[in-house]
Amino acid sequence: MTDQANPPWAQQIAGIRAGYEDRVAALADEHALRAFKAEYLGKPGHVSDLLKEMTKVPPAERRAFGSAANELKQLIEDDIAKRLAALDDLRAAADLARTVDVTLPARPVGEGHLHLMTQCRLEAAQIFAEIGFTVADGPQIETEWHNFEALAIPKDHPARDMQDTFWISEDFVLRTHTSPVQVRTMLTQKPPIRIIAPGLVYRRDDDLTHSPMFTQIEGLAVAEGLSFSDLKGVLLHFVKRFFMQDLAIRLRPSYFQFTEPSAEIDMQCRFCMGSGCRVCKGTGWLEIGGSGMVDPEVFRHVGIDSEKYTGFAFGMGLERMAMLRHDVKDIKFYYEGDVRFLEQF
Ligand code: 2NL
Repeated sequence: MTDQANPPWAQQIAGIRAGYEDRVAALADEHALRAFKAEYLGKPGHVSDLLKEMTKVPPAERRAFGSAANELKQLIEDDIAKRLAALDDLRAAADLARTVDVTLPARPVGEGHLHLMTQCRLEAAQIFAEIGFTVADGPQIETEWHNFEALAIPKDHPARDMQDTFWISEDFVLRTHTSPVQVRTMLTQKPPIRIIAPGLVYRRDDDLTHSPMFTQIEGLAVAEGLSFSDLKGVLLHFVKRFFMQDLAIRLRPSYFQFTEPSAEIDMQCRFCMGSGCRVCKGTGWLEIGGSGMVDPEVFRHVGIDSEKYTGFAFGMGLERMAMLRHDVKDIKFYYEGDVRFLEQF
């Protein structure tokens, strides 16, 4: 006698299903789940084996058998898929927990800063701004006229020599000073003029205290009634502020083509305060640049009336100033890019 409500094939299907449900809960990884799925749905497999039994099922029940078997197959497929997806979610959550711990302190970022020469250049500009100077700029490749001719440096002057100047062509040079910036300013602006021109300049020089490229800071003032004492006052203000010390300066007679009279700028030695030491070679003074009253010949070249106006100008090497302020022993350090040097400032 067969139980109409629960034929043998139905008991078999229920048995396969119970066996599946019994064991599937224990499977904890993707590999085991896939193998388990194959055990049931693969060929051979429990479900395909079951379908082979079709011939033993009475014809009237085959339809019901078929749909019950398919239902089991679908149930296993869906269940495995659901479990695989759950495993995936678990793994993603674990990955997230492992790689992003928002409570960890941030990795320190090495903070950069301006190069010492840039700091000095900006500071110098600031100091001169306090007494009314603005910054002027110009090209580093200059015409022979702006670099030499307008400054009354004649064709046969040693400063033009191949030994000192990087010539680009017959007419162009790498500027040997920032004076051409001031020449350009005088050509385009009417007095009163008060500018500084900081920037890179180039000379064929290379030793402990000379670099083929260095930073010059020049200043120029043109107005009615300017005198040598105005020049000295401006330079004294700058030296005191730049070195943050109450230092004296002196102007020592010298010669430049573009100034008359001309003077070397000396500052009181900041290491011995003037009593004489190794740095100042016993003199008590350190030379920091040159200066003078603008030569009328320069005014003539740029079309300024030298009967009406006078002017003073000065030039200093910024690397040397920074060497004196920060005890830098070799001018090369500024351009080697060694962070052990750069980080000190
Ligand atoms: C130095 C000397 C100096 C000037 C630069 C200048 C510029 C114009 C007219 C007149 Cl447009 N003079 N500049 C004057 C005297 C000295 O530099 O030892 N520099 C490092």
